[in-house]
Amino acid sequence: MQKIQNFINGSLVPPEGVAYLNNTNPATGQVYSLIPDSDHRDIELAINAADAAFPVWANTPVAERADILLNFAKLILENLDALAEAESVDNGKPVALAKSVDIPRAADNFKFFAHAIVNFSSEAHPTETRAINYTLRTPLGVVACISPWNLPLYLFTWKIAPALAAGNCVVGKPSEVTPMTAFLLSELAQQAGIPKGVLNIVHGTGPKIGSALTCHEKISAISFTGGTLTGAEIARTAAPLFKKLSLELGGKNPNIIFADCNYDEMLATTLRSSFSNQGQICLCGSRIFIEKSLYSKFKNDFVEAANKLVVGDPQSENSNLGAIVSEAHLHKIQSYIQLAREEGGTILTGGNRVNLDGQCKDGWFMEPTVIDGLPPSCRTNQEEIFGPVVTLIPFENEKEVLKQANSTKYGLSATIWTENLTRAHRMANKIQAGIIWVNCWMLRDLRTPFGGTKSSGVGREGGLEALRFFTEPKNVCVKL
Ligand code: TXE
Repeated sequence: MQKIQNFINGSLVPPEGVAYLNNTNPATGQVYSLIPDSDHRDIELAINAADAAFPVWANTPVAERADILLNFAKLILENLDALAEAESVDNGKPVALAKSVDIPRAADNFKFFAHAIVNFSSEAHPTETRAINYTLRTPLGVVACISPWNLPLYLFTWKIAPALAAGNCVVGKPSEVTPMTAFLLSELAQQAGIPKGVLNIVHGTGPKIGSALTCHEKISAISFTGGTLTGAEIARTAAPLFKKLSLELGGKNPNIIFADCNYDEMLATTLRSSFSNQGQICLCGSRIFIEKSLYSKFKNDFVEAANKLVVGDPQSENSNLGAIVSEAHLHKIQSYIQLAREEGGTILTGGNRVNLDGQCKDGWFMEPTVIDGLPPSCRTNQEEIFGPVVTLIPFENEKEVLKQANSTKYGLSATIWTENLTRAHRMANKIQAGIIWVNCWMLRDLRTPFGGTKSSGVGREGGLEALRFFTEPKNVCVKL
């Protein structure tokens, strides 16, 4: 069986403890590879390698660093099909989604930050005629990039690309649930020409190596995407150690539909924003608010469209939804559907596990599920489910829907559907979220600030925000 290896100091190496965890294909329920169950010794080796590499990497001309990032992008695109298949097997997502979204975006992340860093500049503040201040931005040192399982290579590279571009050395920890494409990336790293120790990838569990990383004295910043509870734990560890923190956490995003919207476009996009990647995207709109006059039409059409979605083998190009990432996560989703029933909700469609034939007979599949009849304040409408489950909630007017949209502890993203742009701007201003989409969803420009408010996180990723996060500003004041 294939054994994934750590990537430390430019070499693929087994974990010091020679212990491995099972890595399961969620579509078959079968173990198909082994992942290092690394411990603090592997973290120590990786951090020391990164620390030793830092002085040279930090002083490597920006154009050279950018060239290496471009090599990564090129290699990812050259291996697009193999990486997409690996992502699909590891995560359960439809291979077509991995081919069209995950892997191209991983290449784009490297390309974007290669170009961004050569255009990056810092400020100057002339103080009348008395002095000139200028800001130096220097890399931080060794940084930790901890990523989740839902968009494995996409989110891992979204962190490591700006960190490396800015001149930091990285210890990356991909999710133990989906380690494969980060491992394949470490093989590509050798071809991309990245110097030894600049990028290290250590595999293993959060409690063992994630926490060893976040409390390590040589780690100066932590960029994390994952669950809100894990984010809180990392913040508790890192805050007294004064490490820089960027936390991208969960969401319970409102999708607000006014009767005057472009109906067909809204319906097609709402289907995607509800069920893409089996609803396991932090940006999915899981609470769908519909203006009362449109409610019954929308409900009928949406349920009909959801019923047509094919839940199937992720390797098949015909599948719209693949497998849920793990058995534990499937159980979590099922428990929320049970909760919705207990809270008095009506399951309009779905609600059940899907049993497929053939090689997927033991896989973890779930029907796209649409629920209505629940108040915005109930747990089903307040807590992140992170699966193919949405609720429909009617609303009377703008004021009411604003209050309901803002009523959860989360504040990641929101979508507004209306042809009335004055209203769209007004709502965009008042919704508590870091990202607002008007008449679209997941339309991404990598220059824009990305992240959430409230329990959805701290800090922003993307564009200049990421480069600022991964550098330390220093003001120099020169008297004239
Ligand atoms: O994520 P975890 P989980 C949400 C979603 C999901 C819930 C929990 O609701 O059901 O979070 O998912 C590492 N110190 N999202 O448990 O544990 C871990 O190894 C340092 C939303 O799978 O947060 C992995 O690499 N690191 C989300 C990463 O953190 C630790 C995407 C994320 O795992 C650690 C995924 C620790 N103490 C889940 N404990 C999004 N925002 O998109 C774990 N890790």
